[in-house]
Amino acid sequence: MSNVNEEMGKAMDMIMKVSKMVVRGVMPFYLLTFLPLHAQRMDDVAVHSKYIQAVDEYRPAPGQYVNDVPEYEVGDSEQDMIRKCTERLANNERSLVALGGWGGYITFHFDHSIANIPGQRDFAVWGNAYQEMRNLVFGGMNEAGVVMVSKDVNGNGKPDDPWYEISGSCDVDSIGKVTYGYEVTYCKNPMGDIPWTDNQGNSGTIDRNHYHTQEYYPQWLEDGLTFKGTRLPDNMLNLSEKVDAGFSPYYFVLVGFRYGYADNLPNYTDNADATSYNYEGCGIDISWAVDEQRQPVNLDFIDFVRVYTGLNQKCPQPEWWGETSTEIQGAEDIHLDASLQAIRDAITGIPSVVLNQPLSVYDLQGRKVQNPSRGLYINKGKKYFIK
Ligand SMILES: [Ca+2]
Ligand SMILES: [Ca+2]
Ligand SMILES: [Ca+2]
Repeated sequence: MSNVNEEMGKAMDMIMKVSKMVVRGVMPFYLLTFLPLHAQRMDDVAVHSKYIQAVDEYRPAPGQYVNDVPEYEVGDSEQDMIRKCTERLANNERSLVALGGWGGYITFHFDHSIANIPGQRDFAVWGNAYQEMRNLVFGGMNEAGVVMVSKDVNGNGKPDDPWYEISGSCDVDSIGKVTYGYEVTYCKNPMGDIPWTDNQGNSGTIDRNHYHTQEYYPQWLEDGLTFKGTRLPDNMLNLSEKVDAGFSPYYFVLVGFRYGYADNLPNYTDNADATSYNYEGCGIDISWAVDEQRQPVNLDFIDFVRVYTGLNQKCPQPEWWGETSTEIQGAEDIHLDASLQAIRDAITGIPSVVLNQPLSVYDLQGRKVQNPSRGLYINKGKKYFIK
């Protein structure tokens, strides 16, 4: 029968096999590994955060909030702008970052891998979507961002691994109206409307308005930015005739999609209750990830999340709304404890099981134990971690 030291030795072997698993943060990886499981659990809760740790990439498309949210200052490099995004989003800071028109994106990570817990949404992305005031449609200020996920397969802590898109509700609700393999290229036009062309033979402009007087093309990026991805179906409705002209001469709304996007549905289920987080509407299930052929992929963990603006449309009244632009306010692991437990399980190769029935198992010294409490045991020749 194994003893605890042998168990730890085997665990170390497993670590080499799963070295792809990234556990970032203040606790060194080796320390996390050698701590007794109970102590790890205590430390994990104290050390790890469910919120974004840092932003890795920020390449917005042109837009009325670009160079302003966050602010570009003369001489800023791409790294400076990424740092400004981190300052706005990490640790639940909850300031906004704007992604500009279609295709503009941001990439961020947490201080641990997020586990794909079966049957559950795994992380939530917070934006600034809201229900329109007159309750005429579902949603109303929906600027859906497409969400992508990636696992740090090469273990270098950088988002240079395969990416998978989250298949949101448009894939089932709007069949034939979603454009896959879409591309848009934007060109500089200093202090003017920003021209774009797409790979479907269309062209247009991101128009200036008098509310936002700064340059709309991301100042720190090269001319001729090209973005690739999925274009969601236009969702803007003109409901101007449905409202009193004294209230507003225009009333355009952006109808919400059911699930699977960022900045799509409100952060709260009850606007009067700041604790009513909308994990259902803003939550993402890693099991929704698909490959380039839109076939489901089976991911046990993800290390990076990317969000890009999924709509290419603008309001015909630019003083009401301009281009549709996804905004991000933060993100969180919906089940921090479960993610940390899944990481430990993967490191040790020991699955966590919840045994509800009173039964007898063997401890690691081979002694029979009745009604085992939390810990490592042997049962029918298999190792079990009982939660
Ligand atoms: Ca899941
Ligand atoms: Ca990597
Ligand atoms: Ca928004």
